[in-house]
Amino acid sequence: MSKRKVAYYYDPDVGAYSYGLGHPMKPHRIRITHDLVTAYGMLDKMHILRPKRATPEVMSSFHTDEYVHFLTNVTPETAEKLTYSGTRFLVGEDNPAFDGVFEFCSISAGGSIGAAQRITSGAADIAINWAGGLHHAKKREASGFCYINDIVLGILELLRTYPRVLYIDIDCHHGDGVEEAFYTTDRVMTCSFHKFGEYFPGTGTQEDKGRGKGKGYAVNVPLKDGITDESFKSVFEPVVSKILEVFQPSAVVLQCGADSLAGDKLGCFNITMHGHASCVQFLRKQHVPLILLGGGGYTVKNVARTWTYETACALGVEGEIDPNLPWNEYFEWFGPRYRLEVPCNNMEDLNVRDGSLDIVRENALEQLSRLKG
Ligand code: V1P
Ligand code: CA
Ligand code: ZN
Repeated sequence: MSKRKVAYYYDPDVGAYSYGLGHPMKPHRIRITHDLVTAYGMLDKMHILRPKRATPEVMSSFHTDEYVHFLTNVTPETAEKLTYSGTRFLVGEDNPAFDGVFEFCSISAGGSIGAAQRITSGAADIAINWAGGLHHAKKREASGFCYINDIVLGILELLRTYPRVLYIDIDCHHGDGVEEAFYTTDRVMTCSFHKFGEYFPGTGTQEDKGRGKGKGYAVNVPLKDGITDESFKSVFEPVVSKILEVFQPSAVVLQCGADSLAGDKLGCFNITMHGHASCVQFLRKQHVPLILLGGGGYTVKNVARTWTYETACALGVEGEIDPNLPWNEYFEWFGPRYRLEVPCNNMEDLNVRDGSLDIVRENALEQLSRLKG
């Protein structure tokens, strides 16, 4: 397999932001990932770039001026007043007004916008931003740990050059914010694989297919608990292959949310590190410019393992990687086995028990076949 020019966006400050004690989202996981990527000697094999921080003006290409202005101002002390007692902009416990929230967003969004520019300029074939992938953020409101939708901003940047962009989302949650942003256009196809049924955010049925010009261009793959590598591959590969055939995207954005891994604190799937990374490998071999973004992932050591391995897949060096972890700053976190692996467990795959996986796959393929011609 031929080499790809890879750009890797990382800001050394990102790991210091905290959503607060007891909150499952840990920006520190980006730093642990970076330490592991460094320990594996991958930094010399790609362009390491510190993202330019996204400005309020850039964020307003998707979000409202009023919401962005709010984010630039809000502090833990002023949150109560500025959210009108938690009724606007930040609703509920999911999106606290933590210290430095705007800077955190500007790093995350700056990385995804930079990644898009690096792709359109031709300087990279694959661009990575593990601090991005915050797919729930809405035009005028934060949602599900996401404040600024770096993905929408990155896709808008790609659309300045390319006619068509494909967005694929393997986070365990529905990519609702990205779907909503592009629901009425045929220039962006969104495809989310997610747990559906008594699960946040509650959207993403196969009835939701897009509207107007965008009809048919939103693809949803709702899944049940316990999906394995084999089951996931049996729906991911045919659906994505069909999309590539009928949509012919100029670029692909893959949200690599790691809460779809086995043993995740908030997730309910049974996918291994290798199963998750096979989505990256599958897209890399299509020879279409590719952006890899982070997203969810709440069992921190497994997030770091998987995004490290996926960085190796982007470089095409996964075959040379030592399954025994090299010494690194956070080595003790990876005990007792100290290996680059996320194994599966013995939970039942509810997608095969009742044949629902076959139905979901057929529905998605049928929707896509209508687009042709
Ligand atoms: O379930 C909810 C809300 C709270 N109810 C009113 C509904 N929120 C979830 C949010 C999950 C966000 C996932 C983000 C991503 O897709 C992308 C980064 O991965 C939630 C959960 C849960 N178990 O689903 N919030 C929390 N847990 C939570 C726990 C402790 C403190 C704060 C939030
Ligand atoms: Ca998803
Ligand atoms: Zn998620």
